[in-house]
Amino acid sequence: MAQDLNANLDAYWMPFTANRQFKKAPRLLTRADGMYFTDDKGRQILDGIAGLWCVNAGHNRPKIVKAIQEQAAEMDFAPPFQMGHPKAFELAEKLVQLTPAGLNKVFYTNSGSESVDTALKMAIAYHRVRGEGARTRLIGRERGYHGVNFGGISVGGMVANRKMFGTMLGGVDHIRHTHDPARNAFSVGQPAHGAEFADDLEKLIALHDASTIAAVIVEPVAGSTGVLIPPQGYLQRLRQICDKHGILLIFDEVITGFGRTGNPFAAQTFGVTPDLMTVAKGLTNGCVPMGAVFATQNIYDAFMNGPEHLIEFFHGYTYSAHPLACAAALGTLETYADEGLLTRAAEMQGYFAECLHSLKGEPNVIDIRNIGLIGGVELTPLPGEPAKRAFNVFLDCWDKGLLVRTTGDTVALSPPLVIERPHIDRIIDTLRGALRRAA
Ligand code: PXG
Ligand code: PLP
Repeated sequence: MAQDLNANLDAYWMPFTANRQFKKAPRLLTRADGMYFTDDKGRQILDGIAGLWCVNAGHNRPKIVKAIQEQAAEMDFAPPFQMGHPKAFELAEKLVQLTPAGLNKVFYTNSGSESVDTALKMAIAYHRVRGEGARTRLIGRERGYHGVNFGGISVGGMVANRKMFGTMLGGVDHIRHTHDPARNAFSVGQPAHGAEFADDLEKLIALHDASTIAAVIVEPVAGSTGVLIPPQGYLQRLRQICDKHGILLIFDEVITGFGRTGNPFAAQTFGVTPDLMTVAKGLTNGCVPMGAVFATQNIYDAFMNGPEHLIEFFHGYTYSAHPLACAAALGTLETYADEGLLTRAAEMQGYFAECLHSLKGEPNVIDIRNIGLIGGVELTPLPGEPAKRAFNVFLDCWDKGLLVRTTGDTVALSPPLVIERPHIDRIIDTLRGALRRAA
């Protein structure tokens, strides 16, 4: 049923939004079910991006809805400091069944940004409790996105997210990103060239000395900066260099976690296990805010020293392990298991890749990238107006009933993992039309 927009749009300062443009022509979502949103005019909008890379099981899933409703009536809140509740432990036990072997401890947060800052603090503190307190430097990567808190933007590599906010954390350095269109444009899956970009880490070690470096953080697949797929052998090489120098490797799997690349985690898809792994989004199917950091037994054990009545790690959030979030996550994991969703992207990626790459040759398409159920279509910018062409494509798709994401001049796709072939066809057809109209 159509719903009128009566609300005044003035008071809400919207996040990562062109506020003035939006408020002149609002895009309001009012319901969601399966692969579709409904907007305030009653139109059906095909969800090409799983909400915001998070609604991996599709919208309005009965087991998740029921879990949240029941939990709200049973216990609304339980303090997470010096107290616990059964679902927090049950969820952790279930989660570590899914993670790569060795990552068997779970610390709860409320978002990807909080997970990242938690993991960075864990890394620095881990070295300190082991007597290597000089290891405080953090290494990120150009074009990395690690959320918006100060730790995350410091190791992150998105200029717009950094330049407004002063000097951020000290002692941070960056390796180069792996985007190399001259050699890798239109690669299907992992590009062949660029494993040697990992050697940048050796250069930074030569500059700073390994004894000053705590950790390296990368997204296995960079999502927010335009879908950058790791070149073959790249993540393996990063792992080797970290091992050689006693540096912790952190994978930020906020987007890639929970089935996006065809396995529960991208670490499994690429066969490289990090020491710390951050997740959020798909953990609760986006239904209640929640994030987590996975750590190895070795890292956890390093903290379990000193008098037993003392807190070992001075960190945590009021809403860590929130009962509603734990219930939502348990309902989500059950839904994923019932429907085989954590490996479904592996089944669908062939067809998805074929359709996506059929956009090669459409006007202004200069690269297409994919892995699992993630796709990126990069466009030539309009002269003097970066990001505008992709934004026009986004608006056109919205007009035609399809939700996509854009970052710079790349259109990103990351549909719910329950997607069927006809949805893929419709996404690609709509996008093709929009690309032609944007020429
Ligand atoms: N790390 C990674 C790798 C992410 O992709 C975060 C951390 C931060 O998570 P929170 O929950 O604090 O937002 C993210 C989030 C986009 C887009 O369309 C991507 C994200 C968030 C918003 C938009 O590119 N990723
Ligand atoms: N600011 C103040 C004044 C607080 O008391 C707290 C928590 O007690 C926080 C910030 C942190 O809030 P959260 O635990 O929800 O991250």
